[in-house]
Amino acid sequence: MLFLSKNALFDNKKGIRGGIPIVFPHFGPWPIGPQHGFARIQMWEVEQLPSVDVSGNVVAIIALVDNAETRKIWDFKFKLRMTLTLLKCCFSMDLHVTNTGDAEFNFTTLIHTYFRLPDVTKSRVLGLTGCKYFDKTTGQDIQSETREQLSVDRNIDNIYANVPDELTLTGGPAGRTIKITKKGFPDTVVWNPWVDGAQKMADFGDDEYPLMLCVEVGHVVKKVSLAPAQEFHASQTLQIQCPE
Ligand code: TA6
Repeated sequence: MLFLSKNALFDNKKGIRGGIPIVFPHFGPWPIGPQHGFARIQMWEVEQLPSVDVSGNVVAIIALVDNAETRKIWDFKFKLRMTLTLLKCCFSMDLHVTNTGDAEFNFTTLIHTYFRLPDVTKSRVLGLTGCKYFDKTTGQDIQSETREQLSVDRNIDNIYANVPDELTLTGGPAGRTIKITKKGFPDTVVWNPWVDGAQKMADFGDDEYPLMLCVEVGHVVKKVSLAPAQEFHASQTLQIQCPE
C-alpha cells in the first residue's frame, strides 16, 4: 500500500523517497539542519523486535535518542519512541517524544506517509472541507477548503490546519479505500510533486508522480513546547477497506 520510488537512495543523507519518513524536530527547510529535521536520516534502534501480543497484533518498537550528531545540530536531550502495530487490514504508528534533558524545547513533527496509488488523478481525499490551509505552491493562505473531495491533477503542497481526526483516501491499489485516523496531530499535508517537481528530484522517477500521494499527519502549523520530563504523544492508524 506504500509507495517507494525506484530511484530511492538509502544513504542516510536524505529521507528515503517513499515509505513513511518521520519528520522531527523540524518540518520544512531548517536553517540549522537538514530539511525536515534529522529523525528520518538517523539510525533508530530496535527496542522490541516484531512480536505477537495477546490480541494477535504484531508489535514492534523503534527508538531514537539524542546523540553527538543530533546535539551538534540541535542541542537538546530527547527520546523518540515509535510503536508500530500491524493487524491484517490496519497499521498504527504511536509516537512518543520525551524531553529527557533539563531545558524546554520546541519542535514540529510529521508522519510523511507516501501512499501508493494506481492513478492519483482518480483518487480523492475526503475530510478536509472547511479547513484553513497554506498553499506552498503559491505562497497563499486560503481561508477554507471548499472541496468535499480533493482531487489532484497538478502540483499540490497544501498544509491544512486543525483537520478532523478522520480522513479518507480513495482509489488505492485494487480499488481499496484507506481510512486515516489520527490523534494528537492537528494538521495534515497533502503533497504530489507532479511533472516539474518529479524532474527536479534525483531520487524520484520522472514518470512516478501519478503513482503516489503523500497525506501526512503532523503537528506543524504551531510548534509543540515540551518542558523537562514531559511527554508528547500522537498517533496515526491506517485502515484498509477492501471493495465488496
Ligand atoms: O511535506 C511536503 C513537503 O514538505 C514538500 O514541500 C516536498 O518538498 C516534500 O515534503 C518532500 O521533501 P523532501 O525533503 O523529502 O524532498
